[in-house]
Amino acid sequence: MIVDVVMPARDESPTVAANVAAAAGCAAVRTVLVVDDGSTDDTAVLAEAAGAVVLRLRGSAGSKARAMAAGVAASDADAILFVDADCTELTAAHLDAVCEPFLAGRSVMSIGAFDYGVRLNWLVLRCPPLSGERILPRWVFESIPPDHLDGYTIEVRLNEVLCEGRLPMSVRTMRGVYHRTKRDKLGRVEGLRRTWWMYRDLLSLLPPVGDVRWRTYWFYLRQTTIEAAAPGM
Ligand SMILES: Nc1nc2c(ncn2[C@@H]2O[C@H](COP(=O)(O)OP(=O)(O)O)[C@@H](O)[C@H]2O)c(=O)[nH]1
Ligand SMILES: [Mg+2]
Repeated sequence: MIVDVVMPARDESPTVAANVAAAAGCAAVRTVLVVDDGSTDDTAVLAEAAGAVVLRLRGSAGSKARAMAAGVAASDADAILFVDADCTELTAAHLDAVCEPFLAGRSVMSIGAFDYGVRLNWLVLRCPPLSGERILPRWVFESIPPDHLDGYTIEVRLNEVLCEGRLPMSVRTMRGVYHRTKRDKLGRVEGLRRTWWMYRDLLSLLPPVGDVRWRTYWFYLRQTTIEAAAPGM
């Protein structure tokens, strides 16, 4: 089983190198592929220096999901471990733990959730996971139609593939791991505006506007195993 990491990154110079190092240290991983479109900082240079292969996309009209699709297309791996470039405190041990249920055959998609603290984690683990850290066979990603690769909805689309196929998935908290929020990156006003856009995109997936069925959530609850938290290094 060959596993490549695909890491979408736009203007993530504070964190990209540490995340590339964590991904490269994950035992199952062959290559770390960073997909950069339109960064105005030195994300690509830092990613390369940390050992990643960097795919630079022309133009800046992309989206996270389109960057992920370009990464998958550039890889011939059997499975893809997606890792965001803006994680904080992420280690190879966390990613080993994310890969383990998938590699052991217990789940078709295994997801790492951020650590929101003991009480909130309980709730987060019972909601459809939106975090980008997840391993899956490439066919799962490739079965999403190109016109669904927009905005901030890709994680829900991936969940939906698993739910519609009644396939097992798992999620585990990555202890101590969080990310630089939009507010950290863009400041209070712009950060809140983009966060609102993200939730608006997600809400627009639901009926009567969108095409993600309510029963998807029911299947999500039935088919997801909550694994023990990954302690990291
Ligand atoms: N290449 C590329 N990466 C993107 C784009 N939008 C977001 N990303 C990356 O995708 C990851 C998650 O995006 P982020 O904005 O942090 O979403 P959030 O975690 O939901 O707040 C980060 O590594 C971003 O740099 C994009 O248009 N192009
Ligand atoms: Mg983020």
